[in-house]
Amino acid sequence: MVSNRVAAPDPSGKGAAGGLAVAVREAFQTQGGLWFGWSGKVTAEPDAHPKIIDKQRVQYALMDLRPIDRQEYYNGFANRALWPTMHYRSGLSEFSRADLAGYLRVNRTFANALARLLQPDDLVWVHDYHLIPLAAELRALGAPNPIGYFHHIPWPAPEVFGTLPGSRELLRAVADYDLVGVQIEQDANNLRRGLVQELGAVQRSADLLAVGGRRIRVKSFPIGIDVKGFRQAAERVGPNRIVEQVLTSLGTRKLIIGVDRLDYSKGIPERMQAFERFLVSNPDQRGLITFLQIAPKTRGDVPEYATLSRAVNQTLGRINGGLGEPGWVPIHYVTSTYPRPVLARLCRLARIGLVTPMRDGMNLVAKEYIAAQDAADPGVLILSKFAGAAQQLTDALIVNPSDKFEVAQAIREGLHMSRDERVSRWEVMFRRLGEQDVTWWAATYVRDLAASKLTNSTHRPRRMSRCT
Ligand code: ADQ
Repeated sequence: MVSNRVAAPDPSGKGAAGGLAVAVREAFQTQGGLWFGWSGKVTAEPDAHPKIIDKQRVQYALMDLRPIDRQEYYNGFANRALWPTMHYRSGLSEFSRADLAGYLRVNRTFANALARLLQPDDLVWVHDYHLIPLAAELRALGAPNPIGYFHHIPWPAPEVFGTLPGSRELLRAVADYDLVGVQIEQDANNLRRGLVQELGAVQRSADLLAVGGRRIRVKSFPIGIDVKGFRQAAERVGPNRIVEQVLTSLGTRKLIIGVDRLDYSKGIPERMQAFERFLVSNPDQRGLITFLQIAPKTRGDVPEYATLSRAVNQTLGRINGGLGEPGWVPIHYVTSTYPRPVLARLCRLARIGLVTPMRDGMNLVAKEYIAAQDAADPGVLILSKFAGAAQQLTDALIVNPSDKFEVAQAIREGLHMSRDERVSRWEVMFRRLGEQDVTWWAATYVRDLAASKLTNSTHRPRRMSRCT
């Protein structure tokens, strides 16, 4: 497994809790392996060889980065150019040639270090947009292994992706993988269309393309969650200060919950405005509902995130100042990271899960909210039609996150929905989650990657050269 950040074991043995970390750990359950990537540390003279930590069936291989690498590869090209473009926000994309060069350089450094650890019969599974060129670099070093890539965020239409300088070279690098997994069918179609239009790939069957003498499979594998684990966490969490505080401050009020990294793709200010719209249109509900938005800060070094943080604080202040009353604050906003059982419990307490990203590859919070509910009295999920999860959780109240009136109307509908309707909608969604959980996701992907060995038996070495 290769990912930008590696969730190395912590001394308490608990490990990291994020979506990718849980999913990757799950994939190691069926077969042990090596997990390679950035340690998260920045040093002036990083070792060219990774630091190796052995823990049970998994060997962790951790690379440090130089400050300039972090700036150009991570903050720059990955998070200021690729991330907004992939989320259909070309207007926010800040491209610099130096950042692209840094991105390619770090991928090459990683490939050089990884190639020394590879065994001929290893399957290599690369994760996410930071590492698109990794297969091309490994191929240039002669790696014959099946190499797969899973793209956790949306893959936009070629007309959008094509706005990014260097996008054509990235598509060429994609073609060096054997299997490319994306979240939903729409992403797969977008990528296939890009490969055909830009590189002249020929579609051999629904998901198989021939390009540059190789065969590449592009397929959707919707990522799942550990449904049982999250559910048990929600049911069994012991006494906890945060949960008690929420319960005390709620009293008899109903809770609406939002949980997101503080990111402009998640639609947090827009969601607050929709809640404001709901309170303005339904004055009888004032004082009876509390909206808790949990949004830990990420990517603090990227200017667009500081701008977003200010926008959220302004929106929050305006709404709470304008509509709040002594003894009632409409929106509670916290930026802490919570242990998973606490998060699970808070989801279970909420009558509405408000998950309204402007664009999202999947959105695991939508799934976690469903997993956490009480089967006898579940809450209502309000879900953006632009989250990948909306393709599976069709019994949620599906909304356009830009339409504040529509979201406000869905909040009203959710609060008034009968218990029978809530139960029947929830049952369908919960069943679907169980059918395609994280174990299914990892096992299906690994099976298809192993099968791709037969499709590309020889690999011609080539490497991305632009800007290096
Ligand atoms: P993210 O953009 O990070 O993931 P998401 O899918 O919602 O978005 O996953 C976030 C994870 O972090 C969830 O498991 C959530 O519970 C956890 N989390 C969020 N806030 C937290 C807090 N305050 N405390 C503790 N945990 C918190 C990217 C893509 C998504 C895709 C995933 C997985 O952007 O579209 O679903 O990868 O593929």
